[in-house]
Amino acid sequence: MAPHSIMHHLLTLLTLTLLPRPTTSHKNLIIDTDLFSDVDDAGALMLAATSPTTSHLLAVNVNYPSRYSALAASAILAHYGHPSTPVGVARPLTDATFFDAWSFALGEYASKVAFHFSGGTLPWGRAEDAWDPVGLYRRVLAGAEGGVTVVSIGFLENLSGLLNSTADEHSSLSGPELIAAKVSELVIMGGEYPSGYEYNFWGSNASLAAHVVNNWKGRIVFSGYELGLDVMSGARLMAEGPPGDPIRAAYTYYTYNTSRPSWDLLTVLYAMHGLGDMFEYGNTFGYNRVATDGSNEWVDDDSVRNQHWLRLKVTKDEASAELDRRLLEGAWSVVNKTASIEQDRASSQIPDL
Ligand SMILES: *[C@@H]1O[C@H](CO)[C@@H](O)[C@H](O)[C@H]1NC(C)=O
Ligand SMILES: *[C@@H]1O[C@H](CO)[C@@H](O)[C@H](O)[C@H]1NC(C)=O
Ligand SMILES: *[C@@H]1O[C@H](CO)[C@@H](O)[C@H](O)[C@H]1NC(C)=O
Ligand SMILES: *[C@@H]1O[C@H](CO)[C@@H](O)[C@H](O)[C@H]1NC(C)=O
Ligand SMILES: *[C@@H]1O[C@H](CO)[C@@H](O)[C@H](O)[C@H]1NC(C)=O
Ligand SMILES: [Ca+2]
Repeated sequence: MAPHSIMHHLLTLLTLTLLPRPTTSHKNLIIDTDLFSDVDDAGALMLAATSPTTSHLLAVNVNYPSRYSALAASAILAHYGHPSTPVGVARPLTDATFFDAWSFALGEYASKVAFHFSGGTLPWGRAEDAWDPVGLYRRVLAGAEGGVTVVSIGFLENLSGLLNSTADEHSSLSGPELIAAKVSELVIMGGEYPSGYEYNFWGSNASLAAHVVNNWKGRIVFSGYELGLDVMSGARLMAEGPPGDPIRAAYTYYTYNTSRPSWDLLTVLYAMHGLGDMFEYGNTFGYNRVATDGSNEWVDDDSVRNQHWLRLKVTKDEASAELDRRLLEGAWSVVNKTASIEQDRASSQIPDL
């Protein structure tokens, strides 16, 4: 190879390496999760953390005040290659652990994942170091370049706090101004469509859920109880996933080796990829109204066009299969990455440093 041709190749290589990848498909995400009483939050967090090209995970806020929920979020992020993604958690912190006093069928996972997979910004025992959730929202939104998608897969208290926030050291904007400037879309798992009574709206502080949904000015997309209920996922991850995977462990602790409904996973999938082939809107106009008891009802107002609820465009089995495939791929991706680096080293004889 002639020297100029080598140089040309080097330049091409450099250009390929240095040029920013096309950003059109990248989305900045902030996830607000309860990560406590159901395991779909853990699966959803893994999908967001392992999506190879489509998401920048800017922050995770935990809206349930258990220390273990915060520590588990940090451990999961670290395992999937996001050891410095900041985590916020609702205060005052407690040592609450989930107990299934309703069906006695489900197990607790957050404390065990937190302990066995300790890592990231909040290693075992360091939950107090977590951010204040509203402070974290404000800092990350103020610093974000480009629009941010906020994904709420639990309770809405911290978003209510963000709406009520005022100028601080992170930004001179009020909460609503900061949201208008930086949040391109709010995606909420909550409610039932066109109407119903669902846990994320009533289960913690229903009047704050109502405050957020009824006062948010920007675009909102809702993922309802009915969307994820019969879309089961997790079995393949448990059967075929890597032995040392924290989400595989979480599903095993929680479900004793059976699949679970996929509310939060579908919600995060939509947040990352948009409607794609999997979803369509259930409405063309109107808005969601949440009452102070947490029940919700769609209002058919054809002057409002920035709120939608999601419907599946594929069968439930097809959606399940797709989620199971993504869970498995995500779990193996961090294992195989290490394996292939070792292989590269061996085959090219790069010395170990
Ligand atoms: C939400 O955020 C506020 C302010 O950061 C915090 O004090 C509160 O504990 C949080 N509550 C919940 C339930 O998320
Ligand atoms: C935010 O303000 C509304 C009233 O404007 C209030 O009802 C709500 O409780 C406040 N949210 C929080 C988290 O304090
Ligand atoms: C909901 O939150 C508001 C504001 O923080 C508080 O005033 C109210 O007592 C809470 N309601 C319940 C049922 O906890
Ligand atoms: C878990 O379920 C899979 C099938 O979904 C099965 O192959 C496997 O043997 C089960 N493991 C245990 C421990 O029951
Ligand atoms: C990762 O490696 C495992 C075991 O070698 C293999 O079964 C799996 O298909 C690989 N997955 C990916 C996404 O490459
Ligand atoms: Ca959840």
